[in-house]
Amino acid sequence: NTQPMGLLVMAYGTPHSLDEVLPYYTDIRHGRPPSDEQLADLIRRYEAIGGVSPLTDITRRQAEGLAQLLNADGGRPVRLYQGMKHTSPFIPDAVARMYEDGITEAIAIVLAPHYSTMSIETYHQQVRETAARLGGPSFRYVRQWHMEPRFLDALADRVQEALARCREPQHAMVVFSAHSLPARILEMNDPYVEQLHESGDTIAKRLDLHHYMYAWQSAGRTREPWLGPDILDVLRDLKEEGYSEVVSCSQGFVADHLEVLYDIDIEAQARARELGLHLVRTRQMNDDPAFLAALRDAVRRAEREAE
Ligand code: FEC
Repeated sequence: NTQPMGLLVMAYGTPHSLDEVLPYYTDIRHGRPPSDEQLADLIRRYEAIGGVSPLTDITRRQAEGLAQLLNADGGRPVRLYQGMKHTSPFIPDAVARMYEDGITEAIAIVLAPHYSTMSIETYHQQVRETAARLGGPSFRYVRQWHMEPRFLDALADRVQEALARCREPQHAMVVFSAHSLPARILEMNDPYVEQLHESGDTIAKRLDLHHYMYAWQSAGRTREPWLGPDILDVLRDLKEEGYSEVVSCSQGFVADHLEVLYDIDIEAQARARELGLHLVRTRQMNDDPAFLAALRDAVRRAEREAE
């Protein structure tokens, strides 16, 4: 089939300027505006990383790079559309544009490796609802891609590279982290936690890591319990257990954005400094061609599996 297939690349999205932080935060909170204090705190975090997050730019480079690879591999050509969860271009608008452009068949991928009903599924739901309302396009979904071989290769390279920056790599603790979610997912038979362990354990085995563990980061500021332990508490515990070096691998994220540039590079680094720990963060994937090749493989795999 040489008819172009729609390629919908979705990501979290970030405010395009500080003026957009309020509508963005309100959208994240399902339409409930944040308090003045919460808003000021989020603006402060964006200011600390330079005013805006590089996420918009990185997402665009990732999406365009992926489309380029797909249009060069001899498979079915694609036409790229981008949809963001919390900012423009919003997912339903992207699906509507695909419909207006006459796209009948499409494939959707979210730029986050692990599946959860509270993360990836909420993107897919928006696509499904919009396409059902309009009467098209018909979508296939890449559900998760955390075990894509080239993704694991790229992740292993980054952990190894970070360990090489430690003074005593064999004694450093590798902490694999991902965005925390409300702890109630544990009662929902959700695969998120298991998938994080699956990719992390694979890397640990491949690199023969003797010291590695899992932590959560960037938990929401709500009253309900979130998955733990939080990476900041883990740093304190590791210090007490006698560790002096830690490698932080935020394997649930694929770009340099607020949750990495602030939560790890500023907040966790400050905690590490207080404790006298040497903290090294693994490089994010961004638009590394080796990573984009993993996404290409995931798209082609989902296309084949649907046939
Ligand atoms: O650079 C940027 O500006 C955007 C960074 C960003 C990414 C991201 C990814 C994920 N989130 C996930 C879940 C939640 C849940 C809540 C929540 C809240 C926030 C807030 C900001 C934020 N998230 Fe996010 N997330 C990013 C940014 N996130 C800002 C609001 C302030 C705060 O709490 O810090 C809680 C919502 C609620 O209050 O009910 C849940 C998950 C991911 C990874 C998967 C994905 O990319 O979709 C899961 C990037």
